[in-house]
Amino acid sequence: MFSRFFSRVGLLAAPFLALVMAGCSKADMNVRQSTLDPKGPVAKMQYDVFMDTVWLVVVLFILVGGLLVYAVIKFRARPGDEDAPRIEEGHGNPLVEIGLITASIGALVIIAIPTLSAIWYDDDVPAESIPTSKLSAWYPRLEGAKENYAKVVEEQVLEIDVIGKQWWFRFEYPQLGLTNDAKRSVPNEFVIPKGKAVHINLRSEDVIHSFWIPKIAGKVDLVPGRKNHMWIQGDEVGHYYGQCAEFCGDSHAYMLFRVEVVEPAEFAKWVQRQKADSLPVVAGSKAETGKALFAAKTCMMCHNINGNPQAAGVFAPDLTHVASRKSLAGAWLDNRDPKAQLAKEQETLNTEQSVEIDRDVLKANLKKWIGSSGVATGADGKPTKDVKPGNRMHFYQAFSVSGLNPTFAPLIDAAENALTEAQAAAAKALVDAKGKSPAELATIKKAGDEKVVAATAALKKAREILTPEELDCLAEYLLTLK
Ligand code: HEC
Ligand SMILES: [Cu+2]
Repeated sequence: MFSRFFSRVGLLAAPFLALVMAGCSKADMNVRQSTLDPKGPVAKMQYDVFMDTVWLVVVLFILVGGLLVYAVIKFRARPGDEDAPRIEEGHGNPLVEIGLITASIGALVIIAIPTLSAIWYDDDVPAESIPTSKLSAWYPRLEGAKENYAKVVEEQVLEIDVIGKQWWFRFEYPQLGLTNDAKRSVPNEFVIPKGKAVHINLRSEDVIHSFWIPKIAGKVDLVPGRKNHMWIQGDEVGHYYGQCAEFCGDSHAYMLFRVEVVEPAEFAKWVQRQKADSLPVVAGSKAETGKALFAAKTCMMCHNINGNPQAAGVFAPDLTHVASRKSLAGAWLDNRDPKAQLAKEQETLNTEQSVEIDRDVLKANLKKWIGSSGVATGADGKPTKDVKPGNRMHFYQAFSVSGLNPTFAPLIDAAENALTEAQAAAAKALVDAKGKSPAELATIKKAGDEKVVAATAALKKAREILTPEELDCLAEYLLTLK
């Protein structure tokens, strides 16, 4: 009897129990992109709206579910009920109906109040410390509040332009002179001072993207030809993880970014570092060879490196400080030691705690990225796979970068044709030589085989746009860019 009851109730209860248990632990919430672990006022406000809704729904669930269970138990069929007279059918109860409609409207109003106030809040400076923000901007309580508003905001908030591109983000700080026009833009990882209100201008240079740092604020789209904006603020120092949240093409899932929230003094130092040029390379080093290759292999057409006058491209991520970033290629490749990072997160129960960059991991990532998409050969001797399918470095057609894009390199086509011809010629020579002596046949076969081997080697060379040595030198050069 008991087990029968338990198996029925258990069937219903198990999923609920699992849900409750899965949701309970605070540590479980602390994954890298958790909206349930807000670390700034904007995310906190949005989290509060979510929780308001959750609690209201829990109350409704208990009320409705409770009534249902009560009715099921109270009015269940009992032995002998078969002979009881049918209960007379009713035609609704106006009191119950009006009551339920009113209660539903009430529930919607209860949700609407925090929702609307959160929308109002999100549209303005999050820092309560700015006196002219919020309602005071609209009501002239402070002297000249309405006129001063724009000025005070400009002085007290940090302005950042975010530009979305397939498939990476570029950040610019117009107030601080860190812009793409000044060749000082910041790709993929940006930095903000703790506790400061940040006004983000969202722009796209191609398709629609979406800007989302779950622990700092909800997402807002970057739409071509439209000026969207949002406010963010980070209240706890740490390394945060962001993501493009709108499908934007092949490598959308690899379009990530990071934000570092630091103490204000640290931020000032970071800005100074961003303005500094790269250091000269040591004469006779691999890095020096790499620097020459950076020009020879067309890298300088797309990338800017301050301190290397040849590298002045504005199309691609600025590489002046590439070795100082914890991630690479739209934050898809992580430049830290994964084991050490995991240990740190588990030890502190905090994903924002970060270990430093690991030079070996960074170097391996640089080689992996630069040599990807078939421009180098892997350990197996075959052309390498795509790290980011369709990425605009290895596949940009408009530039027809002969040094990097194998698909458009006529050299490879020619080498492939030469190999096919050599194979055909060797086969034909054998057919033509039918009836000759075995010694003569062997000589003809040997000559044909040699041509095929040479053509195969030539094709391998043509496909290998970057040799392992060249990759190594390029990586060594980029490692000096801190
Ligand atoms: C056709 C333009 C183009 C050329 C030529 C080019 N790149 Fe890139 N590069 C890009 C773009 C675009 C990205 C960003 C790709 C992404 O993340 O989706 C990029 C990303 C990178 C990154 C990662 C930057 C970061 O901060 O994450 C490195 C390193 C890099 N390129 C090095 C090179 C080297 C070395 C060469 C020459 C062998 C080169 N690039 C040639 C366009 C180019
Ligand atoms: Cu995107």
